[in-house]
Amino acid sequence: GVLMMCPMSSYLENELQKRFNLLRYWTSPEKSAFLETHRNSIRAVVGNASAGADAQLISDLPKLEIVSSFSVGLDKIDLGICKEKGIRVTNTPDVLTEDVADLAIGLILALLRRLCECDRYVRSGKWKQGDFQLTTKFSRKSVGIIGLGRIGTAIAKRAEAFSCPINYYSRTVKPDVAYKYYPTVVDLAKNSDILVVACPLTDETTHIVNRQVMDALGAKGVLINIGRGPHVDEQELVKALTEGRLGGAALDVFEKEPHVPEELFGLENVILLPHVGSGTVETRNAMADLVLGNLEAHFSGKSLLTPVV
Ligand code: 8YV
Repeated sequence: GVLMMCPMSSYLENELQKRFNLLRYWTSPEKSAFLETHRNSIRAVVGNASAGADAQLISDLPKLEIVSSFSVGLDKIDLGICKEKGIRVTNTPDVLTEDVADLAIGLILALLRRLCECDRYVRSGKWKQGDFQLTTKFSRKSVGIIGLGRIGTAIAKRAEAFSCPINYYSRTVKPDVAYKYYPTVVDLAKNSDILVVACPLTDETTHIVNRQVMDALGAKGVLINIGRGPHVDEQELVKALTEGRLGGAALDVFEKEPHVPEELFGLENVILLPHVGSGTVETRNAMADLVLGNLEAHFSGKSLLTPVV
């Protein structure tokens, strides 16, 4: 049996239904009874960015062999326990990189050029009373990227096309990279107009954007988060924005999705998206194919397409 944790893709759900004995976790009203009933038949878990396989779920499923995640992020999976128990883990890297990087650039442009506000200006008829206020130029602004992995690099490449100097923070300097390295996020923020979060969520990167980083970015700086909500101290972000210590923020992710701090709803220097970084038909189908391909490979004894553990 394959346990799907929550609805994520109807294409994926249909294919899983065709090929395996599919169990839908979210449809069961009594979770512990459900797991008790199926504990000896579930050999695979399909999760995503909101529901993965934590220590509790893994201990409830003694026959679990593989966790195939419909996400590149692995923060909802207890990788340590999987390794220990010999449970394989796969994710969906590469196929979503372009979409997430495209969205990061879209967020920067939307924030600096106030696109959402401009649209509301036209629709509400205000244009007839006068022109829209001037906004902020994107091209040539310095872009600081936290995490220069697949997605961070794709964002850097795109920002290069806008003639932006690129800075980055990561745990170690990347060889063969011409961008400027800063050994701390505070230094990166101090030296960047736009700070983009693009690293995986781990214990070390939780609240990597704290009050000190926000103050280093400053009243003219803007924060873009396409990583994970807990990368940013959200309470401090609300304060920094409402007190005018930070110039603006464009966020695709939040600490307690789908809950977004309502203090942000009234701010015009903020853009709020419902975690749609990889949310295109093309990419979600490619992610589904990877989830399926990994499961098929595992159950037919072939090597996994995108193994993590
Ligand atoms: C989500 C993501 O998986 O890949 C990731 O890490 O955050 C997204 O692609 C999305 O929620 C799909 O359910």
